[in-house]
Amino acid sequence: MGNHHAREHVSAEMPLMLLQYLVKNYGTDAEITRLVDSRDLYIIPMVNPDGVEYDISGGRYHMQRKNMRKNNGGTTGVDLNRNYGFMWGTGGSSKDGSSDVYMGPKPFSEPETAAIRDFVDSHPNLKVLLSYHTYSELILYPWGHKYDAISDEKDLKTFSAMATKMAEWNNYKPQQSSDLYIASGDTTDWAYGTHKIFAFTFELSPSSQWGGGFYPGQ
Ligand code: 7B0
Ligand code: ZN
Repeated sequence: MGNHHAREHVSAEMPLMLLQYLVKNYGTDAEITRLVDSRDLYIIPMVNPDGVEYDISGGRYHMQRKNMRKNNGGTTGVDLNRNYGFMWGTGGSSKDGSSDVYMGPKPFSEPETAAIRDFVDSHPNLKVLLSYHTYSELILYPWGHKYDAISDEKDLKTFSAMATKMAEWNNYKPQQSSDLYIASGDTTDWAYGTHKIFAFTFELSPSSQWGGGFYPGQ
């Protein structure tokens, strides 16, 4: 999944590039052909299209993070990555509609997060979930809502091994999500917390503001 957050444009490019890569190599590359033939893959490149439309409207960027919900009280937008219904509202989110981390009036109040919930709930064969964000070049695994490590030792070993392996491939930094900061109601805590899916948040390139931040160019 990409583009939970509107201004994080690179996070939609990555899932689209993955799709392109699979289609390009299917039938010629034996490993890709085997994987595509033997796995179900779902790609949702843009979870927050209304926010993205606004972010690029008028020929300039608007630094939009949230969706375009008209909140009670005249503010705009719910942070979709604070609106998932697992440990919702328990820290690192806000009840204030003007905040960039506004959690919404209730869990899954937004059509975007409700759609992801319904999709995941109705596909019980899902084992792994990647939620792309930008930026910082990190690979994050649960928990994000608390500092405690996952209590299931086998799962923790699996998360850590997967994050370390992926980090070898792209030189990102693997870490528990809360070591970045505490946030509740995000996609990956919900996916693991309710479905035991191995769910990772990627903070894609660039590594810092000096590389262009949310708007690094093509
Ligand atoms: C977010 O900069 C942060 C996980 C920390 N536990 C994920 C994400 O929703 O805050 N970071 S971001 O907004 N893309
Ligand atoms: Zn984000």
